[in-house]
Amino acid sequence: MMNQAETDRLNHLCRQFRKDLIEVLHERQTGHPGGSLSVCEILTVLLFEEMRVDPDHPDRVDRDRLILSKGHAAPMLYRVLAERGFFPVEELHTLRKLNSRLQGHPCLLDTPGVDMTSGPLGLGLSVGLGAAIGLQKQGLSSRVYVVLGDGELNEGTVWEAVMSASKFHPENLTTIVDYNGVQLDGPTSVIMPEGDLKAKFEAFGWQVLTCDGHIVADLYDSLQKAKTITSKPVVIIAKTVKGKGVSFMEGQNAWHGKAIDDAHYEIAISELGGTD
Ligand SMILES: Cc1ncc(C[n+]2csc(CCOP(=O)(O)OP(=O)(O)O)c2C)c(N)n1
Ligand SMILES: [Mg+2]
Repeated sequence: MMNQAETDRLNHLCRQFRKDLIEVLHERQTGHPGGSLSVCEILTVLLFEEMRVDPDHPDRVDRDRLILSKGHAAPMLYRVLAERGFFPVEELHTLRKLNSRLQGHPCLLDTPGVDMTSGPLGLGLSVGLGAAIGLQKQGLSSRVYVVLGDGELNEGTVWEAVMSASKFHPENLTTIVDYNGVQLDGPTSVIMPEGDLKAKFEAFGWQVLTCDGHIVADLYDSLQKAKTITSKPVVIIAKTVKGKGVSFMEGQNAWHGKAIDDAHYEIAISELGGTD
């Protein structure tokens, strides 16, 4: 269990990350606010509590791997990686600039802490499964964490990987779905209804855990429980809100990938507690 002091620390970090995200996306007039705000606690708990990483040696072979399969949430990944020490926080201002290490979607070759180039949806679980099997075969104790979007589950390739994982079920793979119910152009239930996701994963031989994806202690407990399940693959369906923390973005696909104008910027920043 995470103690209160640690819970407070992570919540404080998440507030800061949200504010900084809005600052940078407003400044750069680009990026994906909705899915970045949604995945904030998931990435923070992973990188600050759960994963074994070494920012001074980002490529060390015995590290845990993080695959942000919903690569459009890169700005939040960058913010969390920067705080964790992988590169300077000031570098975030170079987001999506020519020759920046911080492109619109994560790039394995450019950015320390990025373990898979992503952006085209539907690929992360296949890569994560292969990586987990490979690490296990090498006798390494590294874990692989794959973060998927719920709209991303529309991709058939995800379900090929779900099926393969249940055949190979490496014990070192944890999959998390950022289950915010919204994708690019509408609610997931309208664009391509996924029905009872828990039943679907179970039908493929997976174990399903559910949690509140904005409650850091809940996420942490689910991540611990996931590691105890070794007989089958496990997915954590983390209930989230797209645009979490900014009232006019919450649950709104319109803010999936829209530049933040000055008026909305002012409101967002004041809701998140003002500039520092
Ligand atoms: C193969 C592919 N098709 C379409 C897109 C365009 N696209 C980017 S994000 C997105 C919606 C993703 O929704 P979801 O997975 O629910 O992400 P989140 O709500 O967390 O932002 C789409 C369709 C893409 N990146 N890749
Ligand atoms: Mg979504």
